Amino acid sequence: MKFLLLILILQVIASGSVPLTRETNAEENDVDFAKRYLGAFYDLDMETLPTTKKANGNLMQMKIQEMQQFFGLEVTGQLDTSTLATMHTPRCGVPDGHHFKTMPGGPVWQKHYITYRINNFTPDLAPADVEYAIQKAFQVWSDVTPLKFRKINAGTADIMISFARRAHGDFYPFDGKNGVLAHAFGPGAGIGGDAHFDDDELWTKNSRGINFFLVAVHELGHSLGLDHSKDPRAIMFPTYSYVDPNTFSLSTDDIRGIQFLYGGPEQHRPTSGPDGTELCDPNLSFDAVTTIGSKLFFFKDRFFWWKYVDNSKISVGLISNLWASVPSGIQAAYEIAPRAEVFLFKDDKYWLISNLRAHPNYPKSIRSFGFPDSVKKIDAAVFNPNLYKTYFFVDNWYWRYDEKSKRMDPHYPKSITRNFLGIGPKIDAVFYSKGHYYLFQGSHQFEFNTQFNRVTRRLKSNSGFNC
Ligand code: TQI
Ligand code: ZN
Ligand code: ZN
Repeated sequence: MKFLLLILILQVIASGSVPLTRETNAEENDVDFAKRYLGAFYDLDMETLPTTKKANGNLMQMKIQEMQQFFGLEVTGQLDTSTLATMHTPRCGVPDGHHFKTMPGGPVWQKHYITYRINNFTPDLAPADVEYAIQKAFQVWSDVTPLKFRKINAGTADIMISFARRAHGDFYPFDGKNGVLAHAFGPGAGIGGDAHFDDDELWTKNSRGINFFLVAVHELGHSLGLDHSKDPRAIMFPTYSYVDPNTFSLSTDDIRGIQFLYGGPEQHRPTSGPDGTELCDPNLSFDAVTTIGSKLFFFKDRFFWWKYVDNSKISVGLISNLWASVPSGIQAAYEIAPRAEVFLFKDDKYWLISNLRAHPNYPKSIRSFGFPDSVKKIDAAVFNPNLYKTYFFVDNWYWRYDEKSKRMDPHYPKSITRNFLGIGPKIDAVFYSKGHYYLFQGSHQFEFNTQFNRVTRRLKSNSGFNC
């Protein structure tokens, strides 16, 4: 991988070892005292930051800001009387932070929906490129947290993003080309969270100049409460190095840091269905379940839930919205995947669905499958692609239908309990996936190996929904 194109000038200032008591040096002015205080508790002197002499003053202001934020003072970045008074208050000798890579005081957004606004643009990039880079930079963080970012175009956003040169209204004037590239304030009201980009830099979408996306990821890390990392692979490492934005990913250290603050992504916890049906209710049962292509459909009353087989994200829909001709209360469903056909059953009728479209000329009568008149409804149905046969479950019995000859196999029905050991006497729903039937019985489902004809797992009906 192509790494490290640009390393900014780092300046490490040796830390002094002056005792931290005012009395020892009567002539010491407030600035020097504050410097020693910040050096002791806020890593002021040890910070390996890209600094020039001028930027050094900015760094001190930033450290004052950090300290003010930590103590809940007004964040002015200035050595006002309350700040100085706090600094003179006796305190514990452990530095305020920097054990970890969060900002001192650990400010975080107290909500998961965070707004941002792009106030202005740089002449270096098309506005659309800036918008895209910012959106992608937010996505880097939202991918690994429960945070959601929404752009607004007017009013005050939590995170206000702007380009500026030199003095621009906060206490950290930019320094012209190179040196400081950008800065951002930790979570909080007002200027908190805001990110400023030095418009004396050459902002690009590639490896020339300074890559805007990479710096935006770094600054937004600060906006979310991350401080610098000691891990050179981290985007929060305090030196700029170019990596291809298309293959960029956070380091494990960045992820650990941000998840320390906000936790991991929210599981797509399915909440109640529109009728108030609680998908996570431990007593939940289903009317019918089937695969449709790579998805699984769970039918219940007027609704169906669907999800990808190996993904826990689940969506809900109204049967009548998907297929106007299909009634609610579907009792059985199966798919002949190789023909892309799905059959839905209710009472003595069935509907054919292909490519998610309901066929005209349906419903038809289940008598066409060869069921006797005594069968009034089907509880569950499943197609076995290896046998090319469909099993129909009716009360304590099951039939087997040959989909090639389109005839019921002889010697059926058979007893469910006798041939599906551990299951029955009745089942609600069943589907087939990867050599197993998943048979639903009330609030339980049984994984049944079709080759060895035995139950391999017993699960809750809503297992796989992240409940
Ligand atoms: N700007 C500093 C930065 O964002 C400003 C800063 C120093 C800061 N300490 C802070 C901001 C603590 C928040 C909290 O790191 S910078 C890089 C990198 C800068 C540097 O111009 O030095 C990047 C901005 F990592 F490349 F050095 C962005 Cl990516
Ligand atoms: Zn600024
Ligand atoms: Zn930084």
